[in-house]
This record gives sequence, C-alpha cells and structure tokens, in this order.
Amino acid sequence: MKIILCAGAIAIWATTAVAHSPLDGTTPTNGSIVSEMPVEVLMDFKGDIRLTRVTLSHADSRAINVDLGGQKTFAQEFALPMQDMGPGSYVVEWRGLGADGHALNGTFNFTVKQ
Ligand SMILES: [Cu+2]
Repeated sequence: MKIILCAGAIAIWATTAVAHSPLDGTTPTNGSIVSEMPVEVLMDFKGDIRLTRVTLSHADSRAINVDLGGQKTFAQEFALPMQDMGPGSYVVEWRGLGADGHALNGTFNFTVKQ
C-alpha cells in the first residue's frame, strides 16, 4: 500500500513539473542554426524563476558553467554570456527554482555553422 501511494505521489509531481513548461522562448531558438556564436543567449520564462545552474556544452568537450552574475532574485528574462567553442552543436542545460518552490530544469540547443 505504501509503495502504491509513493508511486502516485511521484506521478503527480512529474505531471505538475511538466505542466509548468516554464521556458517560453530562447534566442537563438531551440534547434536553430546560426551563422556565428552569439555573445549572449536569451532565455524567456513564462513565470519568475531563479536560475541555480546553467551549463554550456559543445561537441565532445566537457560542459562549462555559465556565469549567472551572482543573481539572487527571481526574474523572467535572462541574458547569459556564452563562450565561443567553434562551429558545431551547442547544448544549454539549465536548472532553477520556480517562484512556487518547484525545481525546474531543461535544455535547448543550437548549431553554429561551419
Ligand atoms: Cu510549481
């Protein structure tokens, strides 16, 4: 009985997290191909969030931490500095805390042309 209750609780939590779908848009947009590496990536959320960790990875190199500027307040829009690691595919992975206390996370990617 206890196990069934736990599974139910996890299912509800997962549904809630997905329902938030917190990221409204990014620049560059998810999956886009750009001609050169952007100096900054813009992230626009549907509600206030506090980013706790953002990493940038490229090809086979190790993910690097993106500077969050020591932000301590909740906001809806972020401009985060990027590092040019050459042409190819980049993945931005982010983690944060929603204003209601839920942990949120996601990824988006873009490709810099050869
Ligand atoms: Cu929530």
